[in-house]
Amino acid sequence: MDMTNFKNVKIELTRFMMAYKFALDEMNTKINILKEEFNYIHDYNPIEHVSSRVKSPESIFKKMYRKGYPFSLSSIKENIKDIAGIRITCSFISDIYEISNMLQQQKDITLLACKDYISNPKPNGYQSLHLILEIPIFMSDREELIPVEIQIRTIAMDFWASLEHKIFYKYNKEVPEKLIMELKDAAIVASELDQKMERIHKEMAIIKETNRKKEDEQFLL
Ligand code: 0O2
Repeated sequence: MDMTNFKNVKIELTRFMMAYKFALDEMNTKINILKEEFNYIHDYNPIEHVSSRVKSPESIFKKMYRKGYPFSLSSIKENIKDIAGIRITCSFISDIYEISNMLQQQKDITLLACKDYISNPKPNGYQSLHLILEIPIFMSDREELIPVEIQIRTIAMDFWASLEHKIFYKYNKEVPEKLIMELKDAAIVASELDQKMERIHKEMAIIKETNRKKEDEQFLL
């Protein structure tokens, strides 16, 4: 490859990666708006934490190699849908689906794929809602549709996933059977905790609504 070719490839690659960064910025803005609006309407904040990242070129290439895809920018665009990724941690299970619906209802967002590992947890116990959402980004000379992977989970699901991830890499992906079983048990405990929290949350909402009605009645007297 001569110098001109090399420079052109570099420019093309930089522009390619920039598009994913812009898509993250767009999606993060949408999430922040939802967060503020939700807080205003429901008087509580359903989103505990949001983190985002653009997959490193090294991870992209590793995934392409692992899956046996041909190496080209068009092949990366077609096959790797999690280059831009956002993780949203919520308080309650119902918040997960509410946030998911609120995002999907937006006119400029298209749902490309949905994996519900909450209704159907992975065999190791992993739980989370994964969406691949496509949004348009507008640049100086073109408009592009960019996929963004959104993982939405509760604090308990996130706690479990981060520990499992650490253990998985600590044992170089060969985790002892005993730990695998313990992790599965922990996933069940985490899920029970989430369900309990959901019940308390609903009971609190009923109490709040009853008190609100009482106050309204007293005001009218
Ligand atoms: P990173 O660094 O988090 O992005 P594939 O991505 O092709 O391997 P698939 O079916 O496209 O698999 O993706 P899937 O099932 O939607 O899950 C992809 C991402 O979900 C992973 O990203 C993890 O972040 C998370 N995930 C999925 N399964 C597990 C699990 O068992 N444990 C934990 N801790 N996380 C999980 P990456 O690409 O692995 O890495």
